[in-house]
Amino acid sequence: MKKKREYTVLVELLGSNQRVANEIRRRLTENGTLVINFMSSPGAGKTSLLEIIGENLKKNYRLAVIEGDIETEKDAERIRAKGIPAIQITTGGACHLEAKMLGKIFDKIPKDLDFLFIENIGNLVCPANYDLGEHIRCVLLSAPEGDDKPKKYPKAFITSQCLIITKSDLFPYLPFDPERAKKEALSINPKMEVFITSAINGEGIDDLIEYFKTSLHEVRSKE
Ligand SMILES: Nc1nc2c(ncn2[C@@H]2O[C@H](COP(=O)(O)OP(=O)(O)OP(=O)(O)O)[C@@H](O)[C@H]2O)c(=O)[nH]1
Ligand SMILES: [Mg+2]
Repeated sequence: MKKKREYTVLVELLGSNQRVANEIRRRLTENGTLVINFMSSPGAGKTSLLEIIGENLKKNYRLAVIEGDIETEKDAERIRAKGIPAIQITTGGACHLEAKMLGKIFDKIPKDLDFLFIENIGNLVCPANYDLGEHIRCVLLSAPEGDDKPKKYPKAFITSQCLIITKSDLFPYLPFDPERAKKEALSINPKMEVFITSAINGEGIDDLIEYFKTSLHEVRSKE
């Protein structure tokens, strides 16, 4: 009996998150903004990648970053130091962002953005359960984490449109096989676009930026 009640509550909670997420996506699509949600384990390189992508995109595009953290504004400060607006969401303990958290800061999101990036809380499990109204969900897998993670943490990979294998500059020093990681990830979600990047030597960054630009045009052409 107890189990059934918890299940019902969960369905209602997720249902409500979905409604808010759909409304966020609808409004931002209307504004012509592409929303990209970055998910990964702590330290996989989300902020480092956003710093590099942001510096490049800001030359010709309008963008902002929503920074999700359990505590501190450290990542938001890193993004702002690159001259990119960052809106902080501090969850005070929750291990993921939810659509209603974005709903609360929605008025702070500029209406004229091309790109809105969301850095989710560092966690490969919980964030996968919450649609935030994004158009593209990217899961990052860093070389030091190991190439066996896609099947161990499948939901993050199953629900993503894009896989970014990060820290490729470390491949020579680690027992990490990028081909194996890619194959395993694609075996559970063959539709993912896959990128291999390094924030140290810049590998793969241009291809990733092109993918985001193409996706922006696609979202706008559907409007
Ligand atoms: N070698 C190498 N180190 C990297 C790369 N990208 C990030 N790092 C390092 O990895 C560490 C974590 O990077 P962050 O960008 O802070 O990772 P994050 O995913 O934002 O971390 P959280 O927000 O705490 O979850 C830092 O010491 C970075 O300098 C990379 O491509 N290669
Ligand atoms: Mg970060």
